[in-house]
Amino acid sequence: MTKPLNIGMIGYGFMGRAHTNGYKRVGDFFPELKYRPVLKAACARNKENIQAFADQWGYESIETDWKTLIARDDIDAVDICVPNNLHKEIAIACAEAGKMILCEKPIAMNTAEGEEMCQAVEKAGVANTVWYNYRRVPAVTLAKQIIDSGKLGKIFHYRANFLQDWTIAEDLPQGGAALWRLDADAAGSGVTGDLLAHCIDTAIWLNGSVSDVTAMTETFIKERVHQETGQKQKVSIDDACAFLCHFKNGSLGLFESTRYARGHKALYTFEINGENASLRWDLHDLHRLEMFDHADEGIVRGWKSIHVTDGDHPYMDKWWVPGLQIGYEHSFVHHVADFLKSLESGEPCHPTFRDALETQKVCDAVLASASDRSWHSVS
Ligand code: SOE
Repeated sequence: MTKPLNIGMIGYGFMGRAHTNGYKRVGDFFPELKYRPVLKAACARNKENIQAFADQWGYESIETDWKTLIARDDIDAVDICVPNNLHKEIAIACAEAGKMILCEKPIAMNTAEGEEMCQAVEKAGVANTVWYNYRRVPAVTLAKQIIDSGKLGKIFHYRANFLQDWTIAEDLPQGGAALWRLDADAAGSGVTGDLLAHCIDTAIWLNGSVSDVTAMTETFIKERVHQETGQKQKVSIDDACAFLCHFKNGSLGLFESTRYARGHKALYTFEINGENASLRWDLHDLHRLEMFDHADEGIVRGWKSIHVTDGDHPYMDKWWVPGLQIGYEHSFVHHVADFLKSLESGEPCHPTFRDALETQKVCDAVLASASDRSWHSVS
């Protein structure tokens, strides 16, 4: 007997679609799960837009006020898919109403807000998770398994990049629908919270906590027209950020992100180097994990590319037959599956709010370091 889990979705942008696709597909590919998401209600201020979204994706009803959505008895879990400046208020209200929460990354505008959100969900005892989806790309999950097995030995280096090029045009406005990521009041920060946060989440998951950082940021275009006011306003987000760090395990980290790397659309890559072996991964080739194993026999030793599609690879027994790939959207299906599994087991679904707060703390330390040009410990 399956049990319905009624979802209330707040927001309908790119992430609203990615998450909804996860809810829709999960039961087909993870039929053993007890809970089945039901697309109960979608919510946004613009009635016409949210109705169109609900009709297209199959939500049963709409709301135009998130407070009304949260007050509904027929909503079990709320998906927060709105700009970052709204996460805190909605999440705390959800926790107080006893709703489970699946919150889009980054958890909040800053550490102080994130801490309040953690305290609220922990006090209420509601299930919670933050959508750092790249952990659940099978090749990335496989990297985690290999690292946890100890095969890499002592870790020396971790490096990651997240490169895009979509904000180079000077006449691109900031703020408002689809462009709130360029408005610091809505996003909190630029590439640090939006892109590096992914790299940091994966890094902490694979390589453990970060102890301190030194960073630089740059805002290449200083003023842009704000979509909502029509006025030219100062741009306060970081367009690019690079930082160095120490991990608590003694390894060194090197991270870079920008929206000004002409030619790169969403190039997320990471590499980890241990005394015995190294791994590297690239979002543009997301089903492959590259590995160099120094224990291989000398004459055939070299980088190998593991095509992560076999039934014994993470999540892959759920999909097609060996050799056939899956993609970006499946990482969200996996996240939903793991969330539903966690409801059965009573175990947390990582990253929890508390896990995501650790990433937020690194982001805040990075921004503080860029601002005063000194090393900052991650408190
Ligand atoms: C920004 O362009 C963005 O959509 C991020 O917000 C997502 O988190 C990232 O996965 C892809 O890029």
